[in-house]
Amino acid sequence: MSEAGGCRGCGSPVPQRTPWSLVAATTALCLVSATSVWTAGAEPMSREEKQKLGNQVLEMFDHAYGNYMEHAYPADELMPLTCRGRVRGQEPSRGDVDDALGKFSLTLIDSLDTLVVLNKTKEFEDAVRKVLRDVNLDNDVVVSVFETNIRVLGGLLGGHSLAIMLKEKGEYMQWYNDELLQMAKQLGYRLLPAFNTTSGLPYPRINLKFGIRKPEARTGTETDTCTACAGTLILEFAALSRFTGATIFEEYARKALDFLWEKRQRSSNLVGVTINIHTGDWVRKDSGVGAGIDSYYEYLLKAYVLLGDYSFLERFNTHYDAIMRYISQPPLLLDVHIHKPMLNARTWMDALLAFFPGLQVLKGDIRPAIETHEMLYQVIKKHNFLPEAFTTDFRVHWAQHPLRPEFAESTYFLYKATGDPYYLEVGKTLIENLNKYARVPCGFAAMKDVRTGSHEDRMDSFFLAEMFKYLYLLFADKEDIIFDIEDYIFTTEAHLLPLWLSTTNQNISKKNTTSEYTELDDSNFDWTCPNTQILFPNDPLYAQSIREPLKNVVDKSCPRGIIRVREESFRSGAKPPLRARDFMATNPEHLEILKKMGVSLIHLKDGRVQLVQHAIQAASSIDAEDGLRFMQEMIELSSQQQKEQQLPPRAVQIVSHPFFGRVVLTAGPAQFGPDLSKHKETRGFVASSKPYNGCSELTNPEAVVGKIALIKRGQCMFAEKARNIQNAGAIGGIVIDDNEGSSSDTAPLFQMAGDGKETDDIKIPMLFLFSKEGSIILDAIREYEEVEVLLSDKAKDRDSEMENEDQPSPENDSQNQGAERMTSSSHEVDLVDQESSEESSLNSHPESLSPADTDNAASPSPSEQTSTPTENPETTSHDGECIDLDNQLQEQSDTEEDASPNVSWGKKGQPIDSILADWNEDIEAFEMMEKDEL
Ligand code: DMJ
Repeated sequence: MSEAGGCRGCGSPVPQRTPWSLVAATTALCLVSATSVWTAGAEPMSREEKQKLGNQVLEMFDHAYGNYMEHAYPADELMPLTCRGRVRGQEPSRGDVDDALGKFSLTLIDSLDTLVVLNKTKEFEDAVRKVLRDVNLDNDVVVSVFETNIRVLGGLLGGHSLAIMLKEKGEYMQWYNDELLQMAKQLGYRLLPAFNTTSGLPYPRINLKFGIRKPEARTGTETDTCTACAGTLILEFAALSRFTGATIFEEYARKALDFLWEKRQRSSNLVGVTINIHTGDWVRKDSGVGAGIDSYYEYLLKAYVLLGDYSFLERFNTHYDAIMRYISQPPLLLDVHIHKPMLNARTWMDALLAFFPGLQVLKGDIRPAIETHEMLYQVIKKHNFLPEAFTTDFRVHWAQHPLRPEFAESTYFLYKATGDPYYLEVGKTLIENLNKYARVPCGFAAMKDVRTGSHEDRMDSFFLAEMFKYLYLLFADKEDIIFDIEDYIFTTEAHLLPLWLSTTNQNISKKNTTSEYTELDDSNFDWTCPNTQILFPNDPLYAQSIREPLKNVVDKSCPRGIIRVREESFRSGAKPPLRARDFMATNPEHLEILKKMGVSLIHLKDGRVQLVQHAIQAASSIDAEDGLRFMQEMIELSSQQQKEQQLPPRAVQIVSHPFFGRVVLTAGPAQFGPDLSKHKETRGFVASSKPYNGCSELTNPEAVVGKIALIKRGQCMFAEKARNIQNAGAIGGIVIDDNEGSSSDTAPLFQMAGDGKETDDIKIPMLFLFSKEGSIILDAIREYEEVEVLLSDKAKDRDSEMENEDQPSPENDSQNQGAERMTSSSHEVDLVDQESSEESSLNSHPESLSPADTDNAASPSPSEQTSTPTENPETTSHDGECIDLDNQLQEQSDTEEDASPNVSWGKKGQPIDSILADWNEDIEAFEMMEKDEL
């Protein structure tokens, strides 16, 4: 291929086993060259418009970084709602998420190279001085090895890379003498004790001061780590080795990668999500490209680009083949089991996989990248952000969104590969949504719940390290950046490492590299880097033509069958296997099928029914596999229906000055009073009730009349409080938790139950706030006296609509339509209800109550928890058409007790053959997965 309009060095087909230095340089070049190919398609964006958007990104960065520096630094992160720093140990623990915080000014270090990319060289110089002056690594704090590597080591190395680039240019950083690199080296040595395992896989956590072994370390007892945690070190560790000449870092990272490669499941070539660091056994055998594995794949390909070592490319290509064979179900990417890769392990996708289209661009596989990216974009258009997890029919599964950058990253790479201005429009939408929904007076706040628009007091450092970098670069022309971005590779945290490292100290560290896979089929090496002349042969509409068939993939989607059915099931004449949704315990044919699948129905004394599968009793291995799938579906159904019984969280939005609707607090609903989702939002000024617990007639009715009363939790039932404030003339109530320090960041929300009596007399809406969210309102009253809030199911737009609550927003319009539909068609009622409540993150566990508390946090009774699969109104027929199951449902509901299986597994004391043992492990992994947090 010639240089014009294509990628230099990437002939057609790509030169096999090209010298690494050439590939390292050309892979990056491939990403830019396509831009010139574009001649038509979506409306091109003018240079002025691009500059305007670029400037907007700069302004947003200033808002985030400025507030961090002003209100949080030297703390690790900014808490943008309470406008202060998050210091580990001073805030309630959020569990594993806090392991990124090492008291090392994380956000500052993670932002270093962003400052240079955004042309803020002076600020960069100041920031480097601050890091060198203030940051201490000798902290008695247990941190995640993975996070510390990608954010801190990567941040220091990215900062060093650009510092030496600037120094060489001769204007800035003239005083710099590799100080960041020295700090990176110190940190590297602090992380090394984590590798003291027989496998060479690192412990997941380390004490920065005491390492692993010392008694003071408070860590070192872990047995498992995630694949990405052990497999995302090579770029930073190799760069550290090559910059410093200290080979040990690259050696350790290579050894961990070698071990993971050895342990891949040999028949599927997939890896699981978690692995035992001592035995090398897979602990979780599900496999995808999102949480827990993502950057392992990313680092194999990028290690090849940076280090030019073919073994990494061979491994990547082998895994990539497996991913495309099993996990890729375009446009979806669905987790499967490593031993049974035709069996889906989940019915939902997590947000982290949004990086994958970007990696596919680097690999040169543009078509699936465009497809998946388009699907993700449509999910975003539906919810404003990508929820942490969403189902195969694009409903919210986990509703948070911590301002993750992966989708912006893929958008940037796709734009570089295609030059299609469509991707600039996508970037513009991302900017608009961030400003509209996440921007708060003191930074940008993570979304607690994309459905309600409520916030979390959290702005993760990756937001500055990655989001602004990718957004800025998306709109930037070459001359907008003071160095050549193509000379660098992005780490998983978007830190920049120079490609020239590939020729520096290159003789080190290959001791453990295996060579056994050099005989792989050469087809693995096709499309090593994007060949744009072939991808877009005289067809600038190429990308658009791939997107076009997918343009309604999210909106028009029917609730889908949840587990992929083996292809053999569709062979002509064969009956499709029984789906859990279709199962009727009174249908003799179904019972016969159960029997064939080795599933038996046990009637328990209390009237419930248990399903147990013995694979060995199945008629054939295919029937046994169908049985396993059926049982998994049943588990999913019952957990889904348990969720459906809960009310979704609500929002308290502060609408008065200076908040103007920008701060949205996540609130627990009440099982009594008007339903806020049905158009009953209530807006009013707040006033504290007297007595504050609201447990008796109010002594200050004049203060609360026509207002939203604030009441403290405790000492009487929620319903009683509601009646007392209602009698005093309040138009709504907010119960604030009496448990000091409680927060929805750390405690599961719950719904306020009634008092066991009739509650129809309660006509005002009531919401619950944990103490931290409540104190944001109380502090606002102290500061501004008049505080107005909106109680609703979903935050309203923060613009002019705040001034006029009577104007329905487009969203409310659609809700109205939904409400109308609810009266006109029972079939759609279920759908609407399902959408609004199904994936509620609400928890109704009684533990959320203090024992002495007399308020009633609703908790379903055991019988309520045993849900039936009969409530699902729709399923998908095998040809993809939505079919109405109302008739079947009617029939089923007559036999409710039979149709309420309490799924259980024949684990204990039952004779199980090796297949079943294997499957049980899969099932356990599946169950663990369900409990899993990202
Ligand atoms: C970042 O810290 C990195 O991109 C990491 O690989 C996983 N995701 C977070 C941001 O979402």
